[in-house]
Amino acid sequence: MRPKRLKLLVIALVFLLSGCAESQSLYALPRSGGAEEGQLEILESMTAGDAVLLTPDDGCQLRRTNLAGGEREYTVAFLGDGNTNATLCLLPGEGEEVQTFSCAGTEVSTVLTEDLTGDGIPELLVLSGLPGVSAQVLQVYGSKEGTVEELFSEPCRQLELHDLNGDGILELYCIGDNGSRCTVTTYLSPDGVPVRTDPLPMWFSYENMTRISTGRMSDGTEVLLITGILEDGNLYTEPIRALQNNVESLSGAPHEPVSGLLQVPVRGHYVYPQDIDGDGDTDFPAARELPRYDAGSTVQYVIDWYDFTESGLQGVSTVTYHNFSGGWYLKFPETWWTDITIRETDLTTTLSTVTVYRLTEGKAEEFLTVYEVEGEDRQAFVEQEDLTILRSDTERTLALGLSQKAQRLDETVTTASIAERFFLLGEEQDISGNAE
Ligand SMILES: [Ca+2]
Ligand SMILES: [Ca+2]
Ligand SMILES: [Ca+2]
Repeated sequence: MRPKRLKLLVIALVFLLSGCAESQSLYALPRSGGAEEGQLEILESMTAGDAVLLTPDDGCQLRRTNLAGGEREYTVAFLGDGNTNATLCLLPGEGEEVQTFSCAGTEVSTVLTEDLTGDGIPELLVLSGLPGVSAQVLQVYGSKEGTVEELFSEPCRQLELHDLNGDGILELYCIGDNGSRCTVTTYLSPDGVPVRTDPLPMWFSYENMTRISTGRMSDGTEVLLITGILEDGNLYTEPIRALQNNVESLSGAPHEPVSGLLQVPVRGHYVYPQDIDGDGDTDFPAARELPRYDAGSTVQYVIDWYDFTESGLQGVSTVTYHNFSGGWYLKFPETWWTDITIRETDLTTTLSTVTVYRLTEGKAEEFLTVYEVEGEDRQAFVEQEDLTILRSDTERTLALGLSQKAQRLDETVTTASIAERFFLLGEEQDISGNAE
């Protein structure tokens, strides 16, 4: 549409619509920057009929971006009527034509402006779909010889942007599914042009994907970590590494998943990869069953945290005991990594204990006990038993008791050294969740 004709149309429509003051409520000012003079009127003219200005999930109806580079900024807006595909409108400066593109869906969920090509000029990322349908399509727009065009589109349920290969340019990771498995399709721009890599299939379906995060292997390589539940109910984490112009899974594909990254849920809970020892590298958890205290006691687990490199799992860096019902965990000194057992006891409705025993020649010797005490008499109990309070709030007290043998069993163990190893779940960015 020629600018002159557009202006005439705008004047005509503004005249026609001047009696409809409520139509102004369709528009909000952009969160940052303002639409240029006259642009709201242009949009108003385009919303004639049933179309209204769409608001993506981020709440922004209009945004300004210099998609074509230089000083030139576009106002980005979306129009839709809920039935037909939404329209992306790019409104340039005065006297230039409005550019429109058809979105893949009727609803626009996500709009991002990020530089995917490394030239300093942002590309526009638009995720759209149908109401109530989780499958969406990502469309990416950018400058080609001074004009804005759709660069590529990709089915995408979730998108992640990271610079994992360290070249200063964001890689785009589209998390999708191929009908049976969760997939990751990546766009990298080694020469300033986005290149699509083949979709990497995960060992679980998209529906069973539980978490996406990033981590760092012990050799410093940054990885995308995608975790999901396998058919047997175990948790599995896929580490994905970005190279200069390709990505690869370090899971051991096309063979079976690396067994060490398989994780057995511990009493209905999962623990996710995280930097448990605080050295900056991600540690990968695997549950280890302990010998039972006696035939009547429940099986207890500790979690071995492994270092990981491209050649697979390396040594154990940390061992923890996670008490999910109590919401805490304990990092074990290295001297306790083997030859221990644990017993949990509910003594009364307001008192439960977790006791760590040293196994010496098959005999269990009490080492330390963590008490979880509720009720009004908590303080009196703690004093009477000569316990050390680890945490206390209005509901309960967590307290530590060292056995008289503890010092003899391990002279490095003191009340203070154990207190430093005690954490509440949720402290220190601990990531754990319920298995379903
Ligand atoms: Ca760019
Ligand atoms: Ca990069
Ligand atoms: Ca670590």
